[in-house]
Amino acid sequence: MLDVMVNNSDVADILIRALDGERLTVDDGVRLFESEDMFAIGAAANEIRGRINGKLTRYVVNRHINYTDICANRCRFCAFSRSEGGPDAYAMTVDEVVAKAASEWEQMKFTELHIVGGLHPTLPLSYYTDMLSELKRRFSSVHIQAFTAVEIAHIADMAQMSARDALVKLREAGLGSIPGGGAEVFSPRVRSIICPEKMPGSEWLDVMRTAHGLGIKSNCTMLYGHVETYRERVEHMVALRELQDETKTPPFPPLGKGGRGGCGGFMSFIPLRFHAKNTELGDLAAALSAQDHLKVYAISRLMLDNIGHIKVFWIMLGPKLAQVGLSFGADDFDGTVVEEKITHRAGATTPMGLTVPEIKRLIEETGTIAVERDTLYNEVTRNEHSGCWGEPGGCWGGISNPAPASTKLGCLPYLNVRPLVYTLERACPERRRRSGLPEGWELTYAPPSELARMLAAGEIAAAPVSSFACFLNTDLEICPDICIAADGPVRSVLLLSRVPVGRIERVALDTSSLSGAAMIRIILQEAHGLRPEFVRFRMQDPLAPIPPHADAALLIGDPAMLCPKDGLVVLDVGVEWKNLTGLPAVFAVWAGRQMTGGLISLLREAKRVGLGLLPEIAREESARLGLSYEACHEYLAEVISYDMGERERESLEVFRQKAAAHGLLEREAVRR
Ligand code: V47
Ligand code: SF4
Repeated sequence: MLDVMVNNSDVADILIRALDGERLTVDDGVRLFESEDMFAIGAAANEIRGRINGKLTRYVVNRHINYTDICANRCRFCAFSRSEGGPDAYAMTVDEVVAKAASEWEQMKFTELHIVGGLHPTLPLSYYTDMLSELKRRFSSVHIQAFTAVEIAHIADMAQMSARDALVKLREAGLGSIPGGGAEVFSPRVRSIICPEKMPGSEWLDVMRTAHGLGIKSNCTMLYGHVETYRERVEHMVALRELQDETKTPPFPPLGKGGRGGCGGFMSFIPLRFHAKNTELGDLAAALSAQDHLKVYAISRLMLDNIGHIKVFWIMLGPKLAQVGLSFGADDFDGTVVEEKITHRAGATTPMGLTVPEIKRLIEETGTIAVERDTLYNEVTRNEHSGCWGEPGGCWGGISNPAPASTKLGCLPYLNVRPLVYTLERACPERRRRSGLPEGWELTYAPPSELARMLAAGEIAAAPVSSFACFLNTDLEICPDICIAADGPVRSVLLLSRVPVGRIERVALDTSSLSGAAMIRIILQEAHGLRPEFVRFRMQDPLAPIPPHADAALLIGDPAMLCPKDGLVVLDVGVEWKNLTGLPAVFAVWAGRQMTGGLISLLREAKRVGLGLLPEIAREESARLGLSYEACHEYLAEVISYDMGERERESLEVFRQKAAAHGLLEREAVRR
């Protein structure tokens, strides 16, 4: 589908290069803006979004505070700022700022305070440092993202010190990171029209360069939809991209296919939609359609190949269009916000804030996975009692009923299991403590037969086990909606034969997947009329997968994917099962002797978050297995499915009946 859209587009050459990881030029960006083909551009941007951020959409539980509207600059696009002494001009005291934060603290337990204001002509440096230190004293766990680069330059000027020294003082007082505002459009032509008093774009970049050099992260923005040309938009993005390249610090984890790392100082890019009401630029506002806005997001994703996140600030875009933006390259929905004056004074009709359940619903309606983040893009875990705003009971990304104490989970080291266990492995003790997960919870790695024994002996609460093992052990309960299945080729359960299929007489069985072994017996008999002799084996030499005493061998898991297949006949068990039954092959399930609600929630949540992290998992696994990133990602994202639905349940039942009809259940039970 992506290929068809891209290849038929008038900008196919550019999109193909972007998808191949090539960096786009200013001319490319301008042509993208000129193209009418928003769907192809959006699809390409969404593909890149998927490579970098998977299906995750992040949001933050935050509170905005605008501490003063008094501003020396009076930008012509700004309806927020006031002159000192004006009728509704205000400047909060430090106590008032703290009281504002405190007013929602109990309900929200926000992780971020987002503080911006005007360039106040008299407030001294101590006002800002006192504000930060008081807020940190009251809300020590909260990250304070405050003061745009323009405000920082102003604070430094007022204190007659360099931006660097001011940043150091602000950081000492509690500054965590810097919001992306004040960038507008860097073009001097544009600035002379929309904000003639504001510092030049080069100085905005200098402040950010200094901050990043000090290890202070920031966001970056572009205010669009006024007098700027397409070229000026793209040049703005390229200037941000160049600074990001400059400030990268090793290591450089690959971003998308291009491999340019995302460790620079900019965490996210936020296109800000200009709101014209009550501004001096009212007449000059561009009449932009929804398509125009979506193109800005998509083209940002394609141009900014070294910035990890594209944020839809729903306050400015509107929640509905922001939702669509999540399919046009954006992966971050920003936050709960609570109170916002800058856009609302300029005519925004959006609500001032959204609750966590509202944000999650908006994100999940787009088919992506909502994950709470903190300002620095770490996943946030909440314990049962901490509560999200509007969500009594709180969550560990959704777990409200944690697994019972001393939960031990079994695990297999196979590629196809990774998305189910990836986040479980990473839940370090500190995070577990914060999330309310029990201290005794741990993962044990063992081969399938050992896991089956441990389950039967009650040594572990649950493990990924073959479907067939559950038929044999009727004491086991199955997690109702998680499985490892393939609806067609599976690539990792293969019968390799050195003779044509009709001449197979002896099959060596790698019984590390009981399901695969049982399925191939059923398939050979029902689909090919064969009743070969089966002998057990464990593969020793990956270069010689079929032992000398057999015609064929069943290979399971990573060895099946990696071994050479030249000159051999290959039967893919996923394909054969689909041909025989019309159903997906369900190879494994999570099972345990007592699948409590808490345990199921834990496994579901681990799957949900793991599936959102497929790019990261594929990167790690490709290095471990020596497979290409693309092959690993495709296998996890497209070949294997992890959802147990109606067809998978039907397939399990058909499998159980066939296994019984072939006498396999009794035979295995006796053998064990
Ligand atoms: O710098 C001012 C913009 C910015 C208007 O970093 C306007 O995550 C639209 O910094 N119409 C301040 N925009 C807001 C800001 C911000 C917002 C959201 C997220 C982040 C982040 C940062 O608002 C200003 C200016 O560029 N702005 N007036 C207006 N009429
Ligand atoms: Fe002042 Fe910022 Fe408004 Fe410009 S955008 S007038 S600097 S508050």
